[in-house]
Amino acid sequence: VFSSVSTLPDDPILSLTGKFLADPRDCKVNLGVGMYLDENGVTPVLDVVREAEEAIALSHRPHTYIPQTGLPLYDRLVQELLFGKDSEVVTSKRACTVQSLGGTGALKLGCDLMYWACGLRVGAASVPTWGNHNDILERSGYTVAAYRYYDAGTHGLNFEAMCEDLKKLPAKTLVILHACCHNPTGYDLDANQWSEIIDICKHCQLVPFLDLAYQGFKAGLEEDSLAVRLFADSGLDFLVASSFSKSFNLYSERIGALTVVTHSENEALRVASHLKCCARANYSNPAAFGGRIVERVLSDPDKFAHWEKELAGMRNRILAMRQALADEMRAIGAKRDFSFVTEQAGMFSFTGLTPEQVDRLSSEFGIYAVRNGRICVCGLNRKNVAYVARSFAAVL
Ligand code: PLP
Ligand code: TYF
Repeated sequence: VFSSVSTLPDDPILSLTGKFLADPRDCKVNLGVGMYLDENGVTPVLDVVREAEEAIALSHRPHTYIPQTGLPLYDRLVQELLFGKDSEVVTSKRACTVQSLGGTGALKLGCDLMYWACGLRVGAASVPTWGNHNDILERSGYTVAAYRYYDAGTHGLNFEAMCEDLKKLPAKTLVILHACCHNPTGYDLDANQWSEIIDICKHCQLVPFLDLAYQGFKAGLEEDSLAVRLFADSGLDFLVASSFSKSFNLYSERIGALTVVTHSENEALRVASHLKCCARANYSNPAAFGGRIVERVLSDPDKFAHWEKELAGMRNRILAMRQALADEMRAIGAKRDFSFVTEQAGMFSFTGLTPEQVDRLSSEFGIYAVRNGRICVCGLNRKNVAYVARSFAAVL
């Protein structure tokens, strides 16, 4: 039965880590996978996470199944984080939230829900986008469409092209939108542009699916939920895939959420019954540990404040590294002005390096980046940023 099975290529991002680890050079730098690293090149365990881990371990709770939709308190706290504690969406109960296996699991649940419960058959993502968006849509049975987003020539958003392409999509297309910290380009929409997108979604009957994997990495928790809150105010039905992989450094715990915003509590309850089915047929019910950690922090004002401080620390270090890279490039008189790096948000920067230049970076300098020119800025630190800048300048 397996004799005709072909070998598929590795994931272009995840496979970089293996190549980086196998490189014996001391000067090597990993600018590949989107994971936060501190000044010492390690992914720290946040104080709030360590405290929660210890408390949970000491509670010696039995390992029973949790509900198919996840921990109920966790689900409510996710909604409060997305929309605000006193927001109409939360108090009216017209949204339902399901704990998911990371943001990826939330995207998959959302695609399954809209396919099976609402009959959607076309899905669209930006060009470029996080590759998994297209893979998840395709594997969930959708015909995959695309909308333009980035203009390589001007190093920025091509908002006109984006609107033009969205308007051409058939009604009931599931449109994946990066809510903040666009992966891979780092360019986001402003409030006015989001309002225009909302108008297009209404007019063309598109179904928005906001992917919020980096809340807190652009400007702050509230600021980064701008798009989510504008959609909440718009009266549109929409979905949000959110994740604590990045904001809590809980990558391996697979902790995220799918939130579906409907028109009424009654609708939300019906949607939730379908989500239970989607969960059951895939993995039955989610794992508890990550949810318990997040629940403990979000439900306690002091712990929440401490988390926000730790998150700001990560965000500010990334901002400082963006500035340092641009400064180093200028200082060595590199051919290309790298100040655009400071205008992009989140973990990533789209450098404009070509696949050939990226290959030279790894072979000659031990610097690993995605071949589309994306770097994870978190891989930079005070010790390696000058070396990275010199290497960039050399391949340019
Ligand atoms: N969406 C985007 C745009 C991402 O970049 C990522 C992770 O890199 C995710 C979703 C999902 O992350 P996770 O499943 O680890 O929470
Ligand atoms: O760096 C990126 O864009 C992601 C990171 O299960 C990632 O691909 C890695 C593993 C995973 C989800 C996201």
